[in-house]
Amino acid sequence: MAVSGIGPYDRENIFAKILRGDIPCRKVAENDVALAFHDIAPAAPVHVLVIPKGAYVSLADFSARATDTEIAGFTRLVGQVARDLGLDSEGYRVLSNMGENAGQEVPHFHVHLFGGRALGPMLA
Ligand code: IU
Repeated sequence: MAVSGIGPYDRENIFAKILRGDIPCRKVAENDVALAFHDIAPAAPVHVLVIPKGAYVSLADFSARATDTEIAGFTRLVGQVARDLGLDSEGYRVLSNMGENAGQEVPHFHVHLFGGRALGPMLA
């Protein structure tokens, strides 16, 4: 699915290369449908990215085309990572940039999981 400012799925995007094993990542966890790894430029003490293993450009694309099994497994991995990293008691933030207005940089759907400190108010 084409997204404003992004275009159709690009199999050479950096997260596609991570999924293929062409580029390493600091893996946190994975299941059949999703992979979680540490962001290379953390914006909080905990900053993990969770990505589907399937080829989806954005949340809009994922929500429209992914199977219920993929959506369920993806969501479960986000919650599992937060639990496993001990974030449940203090709380955390999950965010996904979608398209041009949000400044999405990597054209493979991902959510950011931030935690480990008080995160302040949302800026947008
Ligand atoms: P965005 O929502 O598309 O703007 O977020 C992309 C994130 O991917 C951003 O936080 C980068 O630091 C992160 N990232 C990464 O973890 N590893 C990489 O090789 C690249 C970007 I390029």
